[in-house]
Amino acid sequence: MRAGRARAVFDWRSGLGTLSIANHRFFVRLCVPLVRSFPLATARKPDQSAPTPTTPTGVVTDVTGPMDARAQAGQFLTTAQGLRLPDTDHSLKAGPRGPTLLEDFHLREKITHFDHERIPERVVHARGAAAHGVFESYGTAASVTKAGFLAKGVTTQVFTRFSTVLGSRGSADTARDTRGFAVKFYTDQGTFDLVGNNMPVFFIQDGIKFPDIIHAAKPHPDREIPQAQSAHDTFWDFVSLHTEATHHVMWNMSDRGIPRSFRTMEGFGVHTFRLVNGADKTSLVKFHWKPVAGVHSLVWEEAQIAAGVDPDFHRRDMADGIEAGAFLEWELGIQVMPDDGSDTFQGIDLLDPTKLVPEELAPVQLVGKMTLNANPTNYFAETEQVAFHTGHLVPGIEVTNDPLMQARLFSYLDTQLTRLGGPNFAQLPINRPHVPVNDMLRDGMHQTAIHTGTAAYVPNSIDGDQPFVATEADGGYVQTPRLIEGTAVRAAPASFDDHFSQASMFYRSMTAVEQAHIVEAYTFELGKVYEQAIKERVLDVLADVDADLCTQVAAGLGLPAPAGNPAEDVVASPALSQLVTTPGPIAGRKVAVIADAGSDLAGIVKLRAAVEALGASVLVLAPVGGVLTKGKTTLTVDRTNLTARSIEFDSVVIAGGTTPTGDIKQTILLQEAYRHCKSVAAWGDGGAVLTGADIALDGPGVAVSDSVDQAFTTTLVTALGLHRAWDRANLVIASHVPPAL
Ligand code: HDE
Repeated sequence: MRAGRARAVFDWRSGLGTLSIANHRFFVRLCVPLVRSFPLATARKPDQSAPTPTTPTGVVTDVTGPMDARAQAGQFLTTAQGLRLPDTDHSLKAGPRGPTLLEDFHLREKITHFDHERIPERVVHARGAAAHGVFESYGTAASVTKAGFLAKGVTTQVFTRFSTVLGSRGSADTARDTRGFAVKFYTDQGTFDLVGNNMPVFFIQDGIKFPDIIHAAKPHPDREIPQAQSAHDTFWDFVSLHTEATHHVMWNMSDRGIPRSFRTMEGFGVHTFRLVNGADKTSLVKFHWKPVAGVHSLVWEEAQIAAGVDPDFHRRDMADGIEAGAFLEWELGIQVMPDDGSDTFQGIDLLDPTKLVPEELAPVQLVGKMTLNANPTNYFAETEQVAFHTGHLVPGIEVTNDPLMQARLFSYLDTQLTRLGGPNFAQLPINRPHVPVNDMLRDGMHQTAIHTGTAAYVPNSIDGDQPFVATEADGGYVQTPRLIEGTAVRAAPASFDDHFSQASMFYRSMTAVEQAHIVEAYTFELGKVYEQAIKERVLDVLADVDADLCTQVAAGLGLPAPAGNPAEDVVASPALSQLVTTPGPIAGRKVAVIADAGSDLAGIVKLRAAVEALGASVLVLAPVGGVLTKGKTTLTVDRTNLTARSIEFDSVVIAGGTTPTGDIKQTILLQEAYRHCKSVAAWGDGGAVLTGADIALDGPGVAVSDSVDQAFTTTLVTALGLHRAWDRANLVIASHVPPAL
């Protein structure tokens, strides 16, 4: 409450009220006439059953009842035992100036609980954000899987958590890193988790190497630096020695390592899965999530600025987008390969998670659509406590012998025992399946179920022999029989020895701009490495990937480029490039309009209407806060020069009539937007503000117009849909090149 404002809350039954003035609260016994003078809302009868919580979009995310999981039933503040409390601002003391009394059970309960509010953060993927949504199946996968949620027209509730891998829970969203993309489908046959990443390949081929790659990539154990970064000695030491990481590292160094938004990331199941249809026919499948908004990234300088200016860049973008009704959407797709017993496809080992199957060889067939449309009600209860597990499977979806996948099947259950404090984490509201559960698992820490009966075993003859085991016809999960034989060895197949050919394919499938970003990323990261021998060893690896890439990185490091033996016969996969040549949707994008009291406000209103009709938003940026008024038009100022930074906007427009201020912060904002290849525009005499920031009005991706007419808004929307003016890139591409002045 703001100082100086008064607020009264009254209990109609006890006649007790609290009166708060300027942050001081007084208890008063109120007489009936005074009650009558209270506004109706403050004097209403307390409603003991709290309303069912809904998200801003109206989706019910929790259930209430006599045992309300939200611990927020009733209107009165109580202890954990339900005892109503008259005061939570003062501890019980021996006189107002005396020591605190041990008998103050409320103080002790409040502080004790606070002391234990934290649970261990995830050992990887600690930093994350999530949303609720729905998955709607097209039915196109029904021929390859009997999974009920993939049958035609079936809708399934989902909860999806995005994450970075390396950083701690409070680290920045925009670090260069792989992103987790974990989806929990609450299906009618039990929960299915698709625990994937935004990159289709992984650093290691065998799960036994996971602690090594993670220890190498996490901060150095002596000083615990650097946080959430791969630009340090131990990471590059490991990946240059353990060269099966080369392909994944190449993805990390590409634009995929710095996504623009969660909504513009692709997702991948990474491993090959085995799908089984109703006739028991199996197929090998790779899962893909295709973002409806297209695949787009930040540029490196932007990611670095965002890490400081707005560490919550991605989670804010998702939460704001959902609140504004610009929901996040992906189509689920599958690549289907024959299950002929070889576990290979066109020479690609499908059990090797460092390899992808080019879409040109096995097209991605779309099988459904996920829409994330509701923000969590409570971060801890939902986003922090959600427990994904690669072993949460449903009939029709099975695993393969991929040795990375096999280790994951152990790890995800195991990790929850520490993180969520025991074996009953599936009873937490966010983890509860949306189907009846009768698991015969008993007792344990944090048991919240009250089991009835006496027979805690199967079979039994006492409790009616229930629960029964289910046959396949009853929906039982019956694994497809598969032959497993072999000699116990610690070894990998010979096909796992190819560590470079797909890294070469990836690099050569990129456009010139994307390749330049990769060169810049390697040069930056290795530039942060202290040990000369590590840099040289990485160059040796790059020499086996692509001579041109190696030469450019070596030049940036001031080192000689070694000769290698890169594969020459790789076939490029254009589907790997994320550069678009036709404009995509612009929902969720942000346009800044720089204005002041003298600007053409009617023009801004017109522009806003055009942009907002497509799900994007316009924010007014003025020298100072408040409201701009001209004639009958008024506009609220959303940002000032002090609170705005270029990274928030996908486009910056100068309104006609705006007076150049010469404010260095505005100049920096415009030059950053220009340097990051964002669309920049002006109408009327607003162009003077651009030229004042040394941006030529006839430069690439700069739009000027006399007024906000149809052609101007169309140009702007098209530019947003193309994401960046890449034809400007050669002027501004490397961060060590100053902006074109
Ligand atoms: Fe994970 N991983 N992982 N991982 N992973 C975890 O599980 C692990 C791997 C992925 O939002 C942990 O609950 C091992 C590949 C995501 O809650 C842990 C191996 C892929 C998330 C764990 C892998 C992933 C995790 C940490 C090698 C992409 C975040 C906390 C065998 C296909 C899920 C937790 C969320 C989280 C172990 C490899 C994706 C420790 C041992 C490959 C998206 O169990």
